[in-house]
Amino acid sequence: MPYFGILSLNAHLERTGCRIEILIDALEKDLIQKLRFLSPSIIGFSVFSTEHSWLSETARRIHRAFPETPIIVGGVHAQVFPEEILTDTDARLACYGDGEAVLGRVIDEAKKQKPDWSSIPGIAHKTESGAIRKNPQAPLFQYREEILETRDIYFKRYPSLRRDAICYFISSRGCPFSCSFCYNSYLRDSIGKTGYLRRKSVGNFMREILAAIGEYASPSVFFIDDLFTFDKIWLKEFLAEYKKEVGIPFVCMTRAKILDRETAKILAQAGCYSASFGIETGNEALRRTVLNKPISNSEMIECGTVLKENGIIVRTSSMFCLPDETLDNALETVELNIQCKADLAASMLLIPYPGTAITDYIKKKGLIRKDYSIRDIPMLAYKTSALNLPEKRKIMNVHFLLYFFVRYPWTYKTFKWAVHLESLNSLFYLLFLLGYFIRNKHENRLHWGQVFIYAWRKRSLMTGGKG
Ligand code: B12
Ligand code: SF4
Repeated sequence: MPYFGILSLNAHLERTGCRIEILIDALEKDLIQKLRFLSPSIIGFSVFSTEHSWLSETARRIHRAFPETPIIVGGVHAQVFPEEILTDTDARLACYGDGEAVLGRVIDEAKKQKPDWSSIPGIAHKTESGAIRKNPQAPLFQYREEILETRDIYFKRYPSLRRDAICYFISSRGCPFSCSFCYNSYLRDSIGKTGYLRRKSVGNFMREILAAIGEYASPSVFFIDDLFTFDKIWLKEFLAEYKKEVGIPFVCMTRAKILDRETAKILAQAGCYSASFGIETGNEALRRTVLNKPISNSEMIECGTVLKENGIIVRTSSMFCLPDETLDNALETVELNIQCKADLAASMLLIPYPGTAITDYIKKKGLIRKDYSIRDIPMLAYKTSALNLPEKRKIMNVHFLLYFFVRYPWTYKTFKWAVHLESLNSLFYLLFLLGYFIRNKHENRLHWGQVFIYAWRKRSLMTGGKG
């Protein structure tokens, strides 16, 4: 999947005459050798917080090989943790907001004999003495009609990416809601209270899709926006165009309470074959208070029902090992998924991200180590939980078995007792992996060969490695 931040930065910088080249570590035999060949004036990283350890390790290798070349880190991880990045890694700069107005200036400055990083808004930097300074904020990025995000930067170097079975697009940045476990409210507060929720125009987004779609062999489309259905007026206009000009079946993400009958109908008419919404937990009180998601169970069931009525596959996401969660609460989550008639029930263990409201709550209640930090964030949200909960291993069993319990409710009735068998944790994890790949096969319309390749690529990650 392309990194959308990179696509946008590339589209902006192309206009200024700067040249960017992309390297994907996992697809390179010798990253350092490739960098030697390219001889860049500045090296950038685009990262999620799950990649923190990879970032420190890779930045160290690069810094050793190119001690004079400045390293800058961007992506959501830098938006949230610029200071930690500069403390823990060999990066000299971190872009702690949108990068469009920042990267060009950084590249120009890097060309100078003695760059003055303090003059560039939107970055945090390490001074000669090792102190960390955060410059004033850069302006919040707004989409521009004339700028078209293309995937050439990826395809030029890695033509095999054209064979990917799924073509991902993103039309917006942000989300209007403030769930306690998510970074949206944090980002809204830190990078821009007004204008944070932004969307490409229908015309611009359609041009982007039409330019990209012909490059892929036989794709299905995935709109990966946090909340694709947040604006009904935009959606109606877009879906009408999409149906007329593209018509390829697609998947998207929605939310109970904002998905009404009419929206489900226009989604289905335009080719939406699967839609996902977050149930999170079957316990209404936990959902409202701890997760700050004021949606009732009956509204969740209504969401599943209207999707089903329109022939759309119901894909739900749930979270386990929440603060205050009991085994009974976890079983309520299974039951609510069944009541929502979920075809594909996905689940994760809560990863408390530092800076989110839920992590403050968890810390206040003493449910996690006092010194818990970003360095403890695992690559994978399926296998381990950092929370101390009395019934943790049983709750994890519910998470491991959720897919099959929901897909075949008779298994829940018959084998519910098995969640008490803590010693079978590892065996149930294998069942979870099986469910995970079956779910992906259905959701992304893959054939078994593609599922096998996907599983092979993810093998080390799924067994607890770094991926
Ligand atoms: C699409 C998406 C995904 C896609 C990833 C697609 C991709 N290849 O990028 C998928 C589905 C794979 C995914 C997975 C996960 N995601 Co996600 N995802 C998103 C989402 C919805 C949009 C991200 C995006 O593309 N934004 C639009 C682009 C344009 O913005 P951007 O990347 O921030 O880039 C801008 C700046 O950061 C900067 N920039 C970016 N790169 C660089 C580089 C340089 C050098 C510079 C100078 C600047 C710069 O400039 C860009 C343009 O302004 C965000 C929600 C959000 N609000 O951001 C969550 C989000 C990023 N995801 C999140 C999480 C938690 C995850 C998972 C860990 C979920 C899980 N538990 O498994 C995984 C981890 C993936 C991993 N690699 O480790 C969290 C991030 C938490 C964190 N601190 O890292 C977010 C914020 C959502 C949330 N719930 O809070 N995700
Ligand atoms: S609805 Fe989704 S994207 Fe929006 S705040 Fe909640 S979890 Fe985050």
